Order: sequence, then C-alpha cells, then structure tokens
Amino acid sequence: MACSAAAKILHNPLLISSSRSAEKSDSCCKILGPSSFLGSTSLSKKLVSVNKGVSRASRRSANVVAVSSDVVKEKKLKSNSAAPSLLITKEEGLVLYEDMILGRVFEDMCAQMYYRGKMFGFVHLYNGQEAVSTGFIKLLKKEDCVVSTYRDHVHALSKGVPAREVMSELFGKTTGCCRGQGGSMHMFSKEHNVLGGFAFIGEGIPVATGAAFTSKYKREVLKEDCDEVTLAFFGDGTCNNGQFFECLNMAALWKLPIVFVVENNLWAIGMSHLRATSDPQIWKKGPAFGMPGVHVDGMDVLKVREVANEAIARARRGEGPTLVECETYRFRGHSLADPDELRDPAEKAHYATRDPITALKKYILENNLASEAELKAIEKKIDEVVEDAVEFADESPVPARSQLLENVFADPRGFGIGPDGKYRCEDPKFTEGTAQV
Ligand SMILES: Cc1ncc(C[n+]2csc(CCOP(=O)(O)OP(=O)(O)O)c2C)c(N)n1
Ligand SMILES: [Mg+2]
Repeated sequence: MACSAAAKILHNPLLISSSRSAEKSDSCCKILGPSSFLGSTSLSKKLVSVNKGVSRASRRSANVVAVSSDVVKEKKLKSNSAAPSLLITKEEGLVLYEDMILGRVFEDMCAQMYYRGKMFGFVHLYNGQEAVSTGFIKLLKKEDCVVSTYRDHVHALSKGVPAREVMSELFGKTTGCCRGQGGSMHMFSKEHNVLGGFAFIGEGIPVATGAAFTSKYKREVLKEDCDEVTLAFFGDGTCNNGQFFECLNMAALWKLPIVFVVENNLWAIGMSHLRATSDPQIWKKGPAFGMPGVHVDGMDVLKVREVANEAIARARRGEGPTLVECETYRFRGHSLADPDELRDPAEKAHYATRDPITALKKYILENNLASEAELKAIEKKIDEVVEDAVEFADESPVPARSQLLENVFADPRGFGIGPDGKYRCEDPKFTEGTAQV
C-alpha cells in the first residue's frame, strides 16, 4: 500500500528518510496539519487552504519525507509508562539550561550596553530564539562548523566562543574575537569553527555549503578521517532569496554534510512571513530538492534537540542535508534601533507565554532532574560571567588606527597608487592612518 511508509513515520516521527528504507518503500510524505504551526492563528487559517490541495503533490518523490516532531516528547514519555524514560539526563539538562541562560543574560546586557553608547552600528538580539541555538549547537563537536547571520552573538556563545571575546567584539576592542574589526554582525572564530555572522541576508548559506563541501572533499577525495558537519542558520525572510535555493540544490545534489536551520520567527524586520511568502511552510522546500524537510517547535529545546540529533547524525553518516524549520519568535524588536511597533501585542503576549527557558526549567523541575537551588546557582554563575565579560571589554584597548587597513586586501598593493606614483601601502603614513588620500 502506497502509504505504509508514511504510517511508519507517523509512529516514529524522527525517522527521517534513510536512502535504504526509501528505496524499498513507496513512501508518501506526511503532510503537516494546521495545528503544526503553533502560534499565529492567521497562519493556521492560511495553512488549512494550503493543505487542501497538497496531498497529491506530496507524492512527488519516493525517497524524501517530511516529518513533524510535535509528538516526540509525548511519545518518549509514553514509551514506558511505569518508568517513563526522560529525554535528557541531568547533566544534559543542566548544559542546555546554562547555555540558554547565557544567551538570554548576555543579550539583555547587550541592550544595556548599547543604550549606554558602548556599541556602534546595529545590534540584533536573539531573545526568545535560544532553544534553536542551544538545541542544535550543543550537539556539535568542536571541528563542526556554524555559519550565522547578523543575529549571531548567541550562536557564537553556544559554539564555545568565550563571552569575554564576544562582548569585546561588540565594544570594538582588540580582545574581541575579530580584534574589534567585525562588531556585532560579524562574529568569527577560527578556533571554534564559527565561520561568521553575515549582514547580507543569505550570504552565509553559500559559505556554509562550501564548508560542507570541504568536509566531503576531505573525506572522499583526500581520504582523511573527517565526518564534520556544518550548520547554516538563517531566518524565514532569507528563504525567499536565491542563494537559499541554489544551495539547497547543490547540497542535495552532492549529498553534503549540512543542516539548513531556518529560524522562522514569523517576521523579517516589519514584513510578516505570511505576506511575503507564497507558501509559508518552509520545510516543504526540502523535499522539493530531494532532502528531508522537518518542522519543529522552536520554542521547545528538547524537541529541537531531537530533530537536530537526527539531522546531524544523518549528515555525519554521509547521507546528505536536511532542511529544518524551527518555528520560533523574537522577544525584542528587529534590532535595538527598532521600536517594535508593527507586531500585534497579542501575538507578542502569546509567544511570551511560550518562553523556551521557562519551559525547560519546568521540565527539569517536574522530572526532578535538578532542584531550584541548582538552577539558581547556574543563573548566578552566568550573571558573573556576563558581568566579567563587560568589565573585560570595557578595560580592553581599542585597536590602533593602522588596523583599519588590515585584512582588507590579500595583497596590500590592492590599496592602489597614491598621488606620488608609489603604492599607497608603502607610505608609512597610510598604515598609520594619517596619509591624505
Ligand atoms: C541581501 C539583503 N537584502 C536586504 C537586507 C535588509 N535586511 C536586513 S534584515 C532583513 C530581514 C531578514 O529577516 P529574516 O531572514 O526572517 O531574519 P530575522 O531578522 O527574522 O532573524 C532584511 C531584508 C539585507 N541585510 N541583505
Ligand atoms: Mg525572521
């Protein structure tokens, strides 16, 4: 029967298509119902009409499936009702909690420092979206790569870049992870394989695809022992850009070890996802290119983690890319310069009740994984880490003016020839920043 594989997937929602089972089966995709979208009622209504015509199209391909993880937690807990097996150990729970608290406290401190004039340019905060960064990045090895957007501080922190280095970068100081040259939107750390925040939307996706290609090349051509995975994070608004489609195609074609992580916070600055996108279900674009597409509640770190675990493992096994759409919400304006007057207060209030940190705390306490006191101790520790980061950044030196010219051209002669007919880079005043140009 054509739908037998789909039925299996419904019972086993994390069974993302493996090529082996797919070859054998005449599977059809599981199409998410409107209830799969959790927050926006207008989105739910639109999806009812979208879904009416979708079942035939869903049989597009035999070797791709789209799955929902909404029932993961319930399923696991019911699996042994006498002694329900938990989704995480105590140690794992505390790691997740600490990382999410770090992200939140760090960003709140950024807001304070920005309004005190310690940071320059635009600063985009991540409050509300922590379950995505933590749920994915805490599963990575150090050698794995992360590519981010301009909303990148928390991705860098989750990947292990010290808070001191991120804060100093935001202050434009030499001790920052880019020696103060990048600022808020350009977190980069070679040591931690954070390959950059990118200010132009979609710009990071080809970089991530290239990193994944490198891993595959090392493994298959150079025969190196390499199973590294790259995570590409980007927003819903970015999914309407060409680079997204080009890279999905290449990644699927070459079976690259990459996970495309869409942080669908329903807004692109002041543009609603529903107004801008012909089909708001972004995960469906995965199967269109021949890779699994997954929708997950991005306000629930445990669900995100389950989906991330499978998608990362699939990439590591050499089975190719996955597109994961995490439905999430940002609790602040687009940037710290945005008065955030466009979004409906009722929508904001709805998502405030779904705070991912509160949800994890509840899970930990209800399942006796840790006590209130243990969680409080983590919060205290993180307050100290963030305070220390601010002091460190504040006391660090600003870069010399000559640093402005570094890392701009690979060959310094790229600065051209001055009025005296000599290369500008040969004029000492040029590197001191005092030359007339
Ligand atoms: C190529 C390009 N076009 C336009 C912009 C202006 N811009 C900055 S943020 C943004 C919205 C992006 O929204 P989304 O991808 O949903 O990410 P979010 O801010 O919600 O995290 C746009 C259009 C840009 N930075 N780069
Ligand atoms: Mg968005």
